[in-house]
Parts: sequence; structure tokens; C-alpha cells
Amino acid sequence: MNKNSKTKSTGPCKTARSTKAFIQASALFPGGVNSPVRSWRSVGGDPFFVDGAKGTWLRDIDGNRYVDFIGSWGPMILGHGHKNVVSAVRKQAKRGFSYGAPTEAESRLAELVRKAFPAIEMMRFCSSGTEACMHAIRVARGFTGKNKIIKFEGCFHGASDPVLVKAGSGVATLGLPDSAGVPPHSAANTLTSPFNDIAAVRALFELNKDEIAAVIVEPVVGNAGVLIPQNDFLQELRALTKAENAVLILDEVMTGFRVSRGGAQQHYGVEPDLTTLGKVLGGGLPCAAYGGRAEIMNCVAPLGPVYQAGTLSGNPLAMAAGIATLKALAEPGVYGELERISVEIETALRVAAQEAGWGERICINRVGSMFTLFFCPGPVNNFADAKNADAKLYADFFRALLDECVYFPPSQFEAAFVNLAMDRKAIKRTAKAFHAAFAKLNATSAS
Ligand code: KE4
Repeated sequence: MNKNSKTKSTGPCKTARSTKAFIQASALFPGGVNSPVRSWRSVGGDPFFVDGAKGTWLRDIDGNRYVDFIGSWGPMILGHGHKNVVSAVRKQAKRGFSYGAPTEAESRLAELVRKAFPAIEMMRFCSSGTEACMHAIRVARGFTGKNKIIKFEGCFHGASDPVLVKAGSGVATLGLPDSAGVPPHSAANTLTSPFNDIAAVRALFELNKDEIAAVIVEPVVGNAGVLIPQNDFLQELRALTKAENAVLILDEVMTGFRVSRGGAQQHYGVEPDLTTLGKVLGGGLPCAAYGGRAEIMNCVAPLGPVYQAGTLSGNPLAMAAGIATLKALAEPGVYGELERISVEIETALRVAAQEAGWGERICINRVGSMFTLFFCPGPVNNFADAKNADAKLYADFFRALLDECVYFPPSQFEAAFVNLAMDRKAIKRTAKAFHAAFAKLNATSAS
């Protein structure tokens, strides 16, 4: 659809420029992309190339405009081009991009983080969620003197060796059992359990007595599609790790500032030993963090023996974007508004499914402003359940939505994100697209 045409159901009428750009990119980058989830491998077709974005709308280089439910995979919770964030970055840019020396802005952002996450007594900024999780695991190992970690099937904690075991997100999307290139001894120190299975975790602790340094978990999983903790799973994990002298790491790279201002730990009332943050924290610029109990963080160099470093850690532009973003999120009523929009979107999806006869054939998991539509009856409480969903139907639904200018995650194993810029026009467009997409599924199955 070009920006002037009314919504047609024949799909984006212009893709020539993106097609040409993809051919060029495919000669430069593996799969033509700089991150596998952007490749649309599991949903078919070639990705569009983005020209720009404003509010909740993405515009591709062929002029098609889409309601954006990805938001750069989570960071753009305010919508694209929020005036306060743009102004803060523009102001900082005039003073310099990067110094490799301390700035007060780092402390200002850290204070805002601590206000939202009281369990984070001390922290370190880095530039990606992968780094934050990698460093948190190393610190937990250094602090406990133990080597093994437990992660959960379908959870994704970035692309570092210790956690590329039964991972979610792009690893699952591409059907990779794990990743090649991870040495056996590295993977051997990574134990896995199904999410929501506290008995399985207990058994791992029994089998590996006094060897487990940490349990790392997405408290609300986003990388298997959304999985919701059941039966006090997080509280049970907290009690078990305390009893076993293991560090509980809540990977809140996706859930931080997303499922509530204080993340999942605030939403579920669980206090971890370490937390990782990213995405929203940088407001769209490269910024992540790990932190927690001062007793543990005092192990980090130059105070202690665990080494961690980064040229662009605490980058002034990222700090400016992060401060402006967290300040905007601290305004009264913001999370109430985000929840109102999220409920409206979920309701529209449920109504469209019900009216098209799909009500009993789909499952929607939502916490706050992140959700996933699974093409299976549900419940979907772990990765095995998620893998039972019909990924082919999801791909057809993704393409049908795209034809209606609504951009959902190009994978069944990802979360869709609501943003605060989703206004009446965008919600109306989305509701209409849901109806059209289910109608198209019915037409396809009837033919
Ligand atoms: P980054 O290294 O991509 O900044 O963060 C890794 C990471 C860590 N923890 C969680 C819970 C995450 O969701 C992520 C990254 N999420 C993916 C999308 N599911 C990022 C998108 C991509 O891989 O391109």
C-alpha cells in the first residue's frame, strides 16, 4: 500500500525498492540482514527496508506505511521519534558522541533505574542485552565460585556461548537445536529445564549439588512467544536459589519497563540477586545494564576479580535517550494508558478470531504491553507447548496482516509490542486488519 492509497487486500502494491535493496544486502550480510530475526525466513518473502518511522508508524522505502508492533523488538515503547528523546539526543550530540570517560549522565540514568528497580543496588552499563546477560553470568560464577548455570528451554539471553543452548527467538525461529561453534565443554555447564517446571529445576539442583552458580530466566518469556509464569513459579525459583546458594538472575532485557515500570520483578513481587536490562533502557540507542546486590557487584573490576569492560558502555547519546525515555515513562498514568491500549488490542484480536470461527483454535498470552497469538488451542505454558502451535498458519496470518499495513513479529516465537503512540486511527486499522486476516485464512482453507 502506498501512503496515499486506501487499504486494499492485495498486499503492498509496491516492493520494487525493497526487493532491490535486499539483493544488494544479501551480497553483504549473511541472509541480507544484521540480525537473523529480521530475515522473515520463517514467514516467507523478503523483508521490507525501512525508510523512517514516526509514532507507531513505520514507512518502507517503497512508501508503504505500517502499524508497528515490533518497535525495534521492544525499545520503542513511546513510539518512534518521541520529541523529548529526539531533543535530548540532539542536544547531547552537539556536546560530543563518546568520551570513554565518566559522565554525570550515567549516574542520572542509574538513579532512574534504581528508582524503578530497588533490587539493583549497583550496576554496570554495557551496549547490548547479550553483553548484560553474559557479564551477569560471569559475575555469578565469580561470586559463587561455581560453574554451572540453569536456563530454560525457549528463553533467549542473547548470542553468547553459555546461553546458546535450547534458546528461543531467532535460534528457535530458524529451527536450530542450538548453535554451531559453541564448544561442548561450554554447553556442558549449561543445564536446561522446561519453563514453569519447578520440579525439574529441583531435580537439576539435586543432580548437580553445590555446582550451580546461577539460574537465569526471562521472568515473562518473550522469546518462545510470550509464556506466563504459572503457580508462583518465580517465587518458587527465588526460594530454591536462596536455599541452594545460587544467584537468581532475572533477564528483564525485554520485560524491564515493559510489563510494568519496575519490570516483572515488580509485577510479580520477586526480588532477584541480579537483573539484566536493555531495549527500553536505551530508548532505541545501544544501552543495556546488569546489576543487583552490592555484595555481588563488588566482585566486578576494578573493585574485584571479575573482569568486564566496554568502549561504548554508558555512551553519552544512549544515556541521553535513556534518561528522556525513563522520564517520559515516569509520568503519572503512563502505564495505565499502556494497559488500556493493550487491552483494546487484545480484545480486538479476540473478537476478530471469535467472529471468524477461530476463537477455540488460537491462544493469546499477554502480560502488560507484550503479547503473542499462538495458532493452537492452548494453554501455552512452556516451549514444548509453543512448538505445537501451527507456525505455517502464523506465517499466513503475518502476511495477511502485512497486506493490511499491520506489521507483526515475523516469527511465532516472538512477542508483539504495544506502544504509547497507538492512537485511535492505528487501533482502528489494526482491528480491521485482524478481521481481514482471519477472513483470508478462512478463504485459504476453504479453497
Ligand atoms: P540484544 O543483544 O539483542 O540487545 O539482547 C539480547 C536479549 C537478551 N535477553 C532477552 C530477554 C532478549 O529478548 C534479548 C534480545 N531479543 C531479541 C528479540 N527477541 C532481539 C532481536 C534480535 O535478535 O535481533
